[in-house]
Amino acid sequence: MFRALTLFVVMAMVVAISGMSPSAGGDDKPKDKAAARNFEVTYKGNKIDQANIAVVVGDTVRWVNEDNGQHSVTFDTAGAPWTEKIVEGGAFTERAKFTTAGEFKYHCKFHQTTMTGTVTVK
Ligand SMILES: [Cu+2]
Repeated sequence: MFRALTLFVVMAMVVAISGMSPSAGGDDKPKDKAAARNFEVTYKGNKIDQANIAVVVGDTVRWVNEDNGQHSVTFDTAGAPWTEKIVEGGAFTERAKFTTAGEFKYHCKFHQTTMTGTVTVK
């Protein structure tokens, strides 16, 4: 009797586990596996090319400074990938990965009146 019950329980578990695996694997959501895109924003002539860009969650953005002087990528919005990065002349920032939706405003702290931008993450 005990053996029969044990066998029944084991069989029930096998059925339950095999029945669960397709949905647990998450393979039915190809949208989640879309490749992240990488964007570039250029700082040139103390202006921002593509000051307003729209990305989706998981995409990355990096800022390229084509000027000789320093610029910064200073975020004004909480939850941004970082608070502030200085970008030396002729250099790149590391990639900022946006993991939450929102409107992330930023500016260059050296040219606050002419260099402001927004990354909109959907
Ligand atoms: Cu600047």
